[in-house]
Amino acid sequence: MIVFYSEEHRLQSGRSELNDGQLVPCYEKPARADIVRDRLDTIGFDPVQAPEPHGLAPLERVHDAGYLAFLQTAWTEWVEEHGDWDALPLNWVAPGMHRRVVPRSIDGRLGYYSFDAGTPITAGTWRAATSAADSALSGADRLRAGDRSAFALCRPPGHHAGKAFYGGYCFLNNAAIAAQSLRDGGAARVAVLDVDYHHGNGTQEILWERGDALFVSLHADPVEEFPYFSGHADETGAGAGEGANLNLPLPWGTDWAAYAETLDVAAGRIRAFAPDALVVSLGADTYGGDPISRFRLLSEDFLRMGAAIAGIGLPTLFVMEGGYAVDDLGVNVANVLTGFEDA
Ligand code: 6XA
Ligand code: ZN
Repeated sequence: MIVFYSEEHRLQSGRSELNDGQLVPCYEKPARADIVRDRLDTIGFDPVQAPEPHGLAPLERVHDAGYLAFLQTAWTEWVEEHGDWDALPLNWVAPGMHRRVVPRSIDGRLGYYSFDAGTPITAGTWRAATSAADSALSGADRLRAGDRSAFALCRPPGHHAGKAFYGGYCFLNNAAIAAQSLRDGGAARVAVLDVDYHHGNGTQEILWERGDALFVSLHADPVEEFPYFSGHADETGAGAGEGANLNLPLPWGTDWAAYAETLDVAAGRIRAFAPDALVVSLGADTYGGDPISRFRLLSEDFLRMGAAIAGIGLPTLFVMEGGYAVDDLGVNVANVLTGFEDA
């Protein structure tokens, strides 16, 4: 399977995020992509390929123009106001307040377009995020050309980013952008399977009213885990998308036995939808050793996960999402891909 990877991921290297009441070094850091690339190299994957630049048009198919404009200038505006330090929001809208007027000040707009204080905008955020989207789009191009699978080693990740909001380390929704590209390339229906530990609230929001795109997610139950306000089982879509959203929340402590049963449910729903292609939001933060997550998958379980995904029997684009146990991340991600290939 071909792997798309851009060196520009390095340009997103935040200094700190707000976590458990403290400013701590960012968990979402360049070493994550490096260790995955190195592992794939070690086990004999073909050399990674740089993605083709795809420009703004495929991003505008998914994200609001005003939001994309904000992302492109946010850093410059922030530095003019506050100096050369990571841009983090501090205020958000609450019930009874109003968001019909977009604030003029950069601090107001950071709050307007975000939902957490864990996602710093830096000098290189826009370039890194667009390079990740280009990797996802290049992977979609390979599926459009007939490949059985591809892997987009995206950094920063994407599944928390919505049409007009960022958060959870995500700015552009790489998986949704790829899914839309597959639709635009002739796929009548696409499915997105999200196996990251966290609910992909951005992907859900983007696809919410879409009957041509199924979103299925296994994730930690939002009653106890980030992003808290999205990911419940009764969120099933609306309008043309009613019934095309399946959330499968799982409790803290979930191990492979329980996870595998739920993955079977997910696979059954995807098969019944009969899509032409599958995009997998591949987070490996379901790993027992992950520093910010509370599932208990073992490294060998990721081989089984890859085989189960292969069993769905669709052309499949894997898109990198979370996973913060950096030392083991390369093995865990490579296990999913080899489990898929060897099935
Ligand atoms: C809160 C946790 C962010 C989770 C990011 C992630 N700071 N999402 O891995 O999939
Ligand atoms: Zn995650």
